[in-house]
Amino acid sequence: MATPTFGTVAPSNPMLTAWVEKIRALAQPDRVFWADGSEAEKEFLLAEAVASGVLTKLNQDKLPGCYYHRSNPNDVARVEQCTFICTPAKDQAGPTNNWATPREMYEKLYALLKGAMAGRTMYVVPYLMGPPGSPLTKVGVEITDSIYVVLNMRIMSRMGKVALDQLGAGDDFNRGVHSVLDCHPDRRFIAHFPQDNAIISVGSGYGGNVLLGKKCLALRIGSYLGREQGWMAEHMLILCVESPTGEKTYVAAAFPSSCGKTNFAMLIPPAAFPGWKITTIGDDIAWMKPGADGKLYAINPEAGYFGVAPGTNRKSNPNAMDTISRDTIYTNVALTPDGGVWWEGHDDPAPVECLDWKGQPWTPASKEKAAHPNSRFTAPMANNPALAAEANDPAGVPLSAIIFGGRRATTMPLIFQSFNWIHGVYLGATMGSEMTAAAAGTLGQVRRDPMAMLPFCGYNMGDYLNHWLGIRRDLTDPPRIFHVNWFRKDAGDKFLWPGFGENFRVLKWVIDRTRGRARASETQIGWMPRYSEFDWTDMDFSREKFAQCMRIDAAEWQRELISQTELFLTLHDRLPKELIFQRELLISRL
Ligand code: SAT
Ligand code: MN
Repeated sequence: MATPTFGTVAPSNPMLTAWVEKIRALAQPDRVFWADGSEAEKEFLLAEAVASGVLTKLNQDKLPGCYYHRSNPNDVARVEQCTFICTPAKDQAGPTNNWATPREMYEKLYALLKGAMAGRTMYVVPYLMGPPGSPLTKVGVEITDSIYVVLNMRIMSRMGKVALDQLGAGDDFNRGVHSVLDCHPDRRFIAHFPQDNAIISVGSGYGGNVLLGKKCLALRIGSYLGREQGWMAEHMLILCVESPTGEKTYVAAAFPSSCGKTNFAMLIPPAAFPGWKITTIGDDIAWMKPGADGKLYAINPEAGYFGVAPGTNRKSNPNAMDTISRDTIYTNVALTPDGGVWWEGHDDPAPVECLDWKGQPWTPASKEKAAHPNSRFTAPMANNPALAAEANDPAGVPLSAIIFGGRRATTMPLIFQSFNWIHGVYLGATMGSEMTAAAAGTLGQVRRDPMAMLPFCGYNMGDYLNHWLGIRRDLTDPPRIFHVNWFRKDAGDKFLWPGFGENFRVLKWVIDRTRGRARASETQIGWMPRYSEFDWTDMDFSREKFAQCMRIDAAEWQRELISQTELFLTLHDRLPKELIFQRELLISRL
């Protein structure tokens, strides 16, 4: 049998091949590789990635199908200061985005791309964001000189032939170009051209900067397209809660990066709730559109999870541990001598010795962390024991609730419900969260992060909030909107709420509220559960502790309102007046 040759078959779509030829002529790669997404191709690419040192094969007895990657130590997180929205006018990108004109940015980046792939292979990766055949699904094509990107995109999206089939002879696809260049922070740009449905990312090899289907297309370009086309692209997990009688309720939740979306999406109810089950539709991104029945329908455009490794363990997320036990690419975690992986918060005790995320010898006596705090796993969602069948449903799922939440040591109670949609949009718009390692920046500082979309909104944030209000017109049965905070601390800096599986008790109240089964008390900030309205079976949590979790502290809220002013000032010229009224109402209630 002749040796199969991979990557040699160009698709027949002339629009696609013409664009690829344009980039080839510019970047001057040695070779063009057309990815088809097949299993045989995957094996070929993995072998090549191992041979070239991009991936290390892990211990296949312990971690079948798993590989290990270290990124450049200067390139370990999203870089918001290098991320641009390129539109003719600055106010189209708005005050919360870096802006450049398309002309200026194309010029700059084409100059950087000139000859950049000499000596390299240029991979052409067609992919779908969304289940095949869904009216919400979008086609993208990513050109990249990184084999790591190809292998990650293969997990994170539906990649290859399936995307070419959906594209057919059409021209409606996102054009993404990526080159690692020399991976220098001075030549790092993640540029979005919403009006051209195009992305150029250079100078980075890190996930969120280079897996162009994810934050770049599914959120930044997606949010722009959503406004034009009457749908929404949101930084939200989607889950299904199934009751013992088989009743299913769908919930989406927006938390900023590294605040537990993956854990919440895969939550296992405590033993005290026999017959209750949670299944995962998505862990990071939701595309939502009003349906003909007046409900808001959501799909998960992704096919995999790009999750934070540190802190993931059998207690925090057993489903994730199963998911990442095979067919997973680990990035920037620690490598153990037996070809296994480890990170801070792993179930296994710290290895006596290992190599840290930079490849340096590490022991438990080392001062540095073994795994980078933003080290990641890339795993197919099909591995998730709790995967919902609906994750592949082109119709999506009708949402009953949307939950907003951030990481807040103070002020924000464990749970409350908005009075209505507009108030709920106000809660999302004024969301704050302490910064995490997912983006380069100051850890721990509270910043306003509207709908957890601050780094991901591809147009003017004021217009985005208006779009949220406008969507209500197409909904006769809108999802109810809630706010949670798992991270409130006591005076001794200890978390008040145990979190993890116990979050189900909060979620159950949410579900019961949407179904008109649970009572709530009206407070200044929204509807709140009384202690007696939670199911405390098998949980020892006193009335006093609950009161501490739920406390509305006048001084803290004064500070909160002042800190919200910054956001309102930033957005002043396009801030919906509804939100200004909501704030006034809140001030008078407080
Ligand atoms: O790095 S990613 O942007 O893909 C993950 C995240 O920060 O949410
Ligand atoms: Mn995210």
